[in-house]
Amino acid sequence: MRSDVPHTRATVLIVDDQPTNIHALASLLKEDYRILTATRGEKALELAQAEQGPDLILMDIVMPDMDGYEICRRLKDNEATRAIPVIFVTALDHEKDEEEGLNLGAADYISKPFSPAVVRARVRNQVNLKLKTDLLEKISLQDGLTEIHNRRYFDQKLAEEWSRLSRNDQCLSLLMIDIDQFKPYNDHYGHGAGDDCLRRVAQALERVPVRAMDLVARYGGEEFVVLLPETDAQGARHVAKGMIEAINSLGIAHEYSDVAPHITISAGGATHSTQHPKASAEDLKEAADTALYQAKKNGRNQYRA
Ligand code: GH3
Ligand code: MG
Ligand code: MG
Ligand code: MG
Repeated sequence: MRSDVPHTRATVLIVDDQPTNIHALASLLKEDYRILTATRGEKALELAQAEQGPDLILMDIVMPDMDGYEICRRLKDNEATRAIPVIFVTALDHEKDEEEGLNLGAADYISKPFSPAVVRARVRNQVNLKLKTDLLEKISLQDGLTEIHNRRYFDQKLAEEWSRLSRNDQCLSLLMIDIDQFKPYNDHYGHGAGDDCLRRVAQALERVPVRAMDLVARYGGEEFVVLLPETDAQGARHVAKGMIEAINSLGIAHEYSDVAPHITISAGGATHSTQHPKASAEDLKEAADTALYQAKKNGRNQYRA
């Protein structure tokens, strides 16, 4: 997936209104983690949502403008930050404070004065758990064979884009793509070669769209789907033609195709716009599928919309 980031150190965000407290925790952890700091709630919330955001937050409770409980509540209310584990580190040591923190969804609670070794161990455990959860989430949204996004991820994104549309007057395009005469390819070259072909086609398709918000996913079998937010029919045609051209250029030999001596794809597209609205995301998909059928019927290796 294009969203892959190279392996980097995990990031810990330390939130405390007292710079000396931040310093004490940072000096414990800075050898093993990338450290971000915030002395105010607004800043903490902003850093938590940033591109290279934290894998863990160490949070003070008593702070002047927004207390740690409130920051935690807001983090847990926001889809983008919900999964970041929070450990409260605080001088409040009543059982009910600890209970309140944990009930807000905090992963752990450390009372001051703390043991440096225990802080390090608790941080390590929570960071490891977070990295494992991230990996599982990534795998659940990825296609195992081609390593591009899977249908589950696509369906999520389509639903998100569709609900965004009802608020804005924007268009949304969708492409359905199917490898031509892939059954004879499998039958003659074998299933292993078929799998290799699927991987190469998927990777080539994923390289075509230029914008980060465009999404290419394996829909199932030898079918792919492309989601093009804020793209009109002309833009969709441009991407589809680019994909057809990219697969022709791969030149994967296919002696048993009557379309070309190499692997080709057919593509069908549909666009939702204010001038030509679709009733639902399902309708948009069906229209693209109907167009794909036309592309197949009309000789394959082409685009229809
Ligand atoms: P058309 O041009 O009309 O699309 O014909 P086609 O032969 O591509 O279509 P058909 O639906 O008859 O065949 C699809 C083939 O895709 C059959 C199936 O064996 C193969 N296939 C589906 N998923 C996989 C996979 O994961 N690996 C391999 N190797 N083959 C797959
Ligand atoms: Mg404080
Ligand atoms: Mg098919
Ligand atoms: Mg096919």
